[in-house]
Amino acid sequence: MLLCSVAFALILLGVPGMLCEVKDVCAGNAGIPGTPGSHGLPGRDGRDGVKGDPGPPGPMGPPGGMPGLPGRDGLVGAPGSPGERGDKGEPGERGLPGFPAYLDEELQSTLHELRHQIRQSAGVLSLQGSMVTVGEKIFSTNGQSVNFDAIRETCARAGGSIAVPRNPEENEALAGIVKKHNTYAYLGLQEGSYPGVFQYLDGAPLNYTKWYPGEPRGRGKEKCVEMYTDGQWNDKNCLQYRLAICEF
Ligand code: MAN
Ligand code: CA
Repeated sequence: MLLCSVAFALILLGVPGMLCEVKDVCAGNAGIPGTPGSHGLPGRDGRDGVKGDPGPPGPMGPPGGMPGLPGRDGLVGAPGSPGERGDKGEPGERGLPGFPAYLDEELQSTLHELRHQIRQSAGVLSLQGSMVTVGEKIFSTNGQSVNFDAIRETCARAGGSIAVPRNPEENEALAGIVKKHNTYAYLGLQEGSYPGVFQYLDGAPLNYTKWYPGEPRGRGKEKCVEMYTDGQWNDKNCLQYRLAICEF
């Protein structure tokens, strides 16, 4: 059967005035395939293939070979312990000048309050007789009698030192404390390298004394000094129990 398809027009759109072409298309039955052609000539060699995988390791070589190269560096070790503290640095630059203290209201009121509180405390302590003020110095006792070294320790721990009168006024003030406790007190004095020569505990020579007549007569055997209840001094061994009076 002949099948004719209707011709179709190729309309070239968008070009006004152009001619249209018309064609007939017809299809017949398929024929018998022909015999295959003879083999062609061999083709040319192909390009090189991709590189193969590496082969397995070879067997171990005979003994006595050269040693291998050193291995790579190991992992980083744990941090060491911290070093010693360095020297103190230089002081920094001086800061800007501050507010003058007399204009600083807060500072002034703090000073006022402190002065008031100190006066109150001193008043109470004086009334109780536990503080005797002489000039710039304050004498005080805990009422305990112990040996010379123990008194020194007690006074140092309290932030002071064992009492020693440096003038008649201080001697009278100390004598008052001694009399009140009806006992003797060690003073902050000691015999130096020369028998009979006494000095302050820092080694300085005495500039005031109140020896009892005939004292000191220990001649190197009595290296401490006690105060009698009348305020006079006697050189004495350091192991007696004597009233602990400190000065601040
Ligand atoms: C005792 C001690 C001495 C003191 C004489 C005074 O022997 O207290 O220190 O000098 O008495 O007689
Ligand atoms: Ca003596």
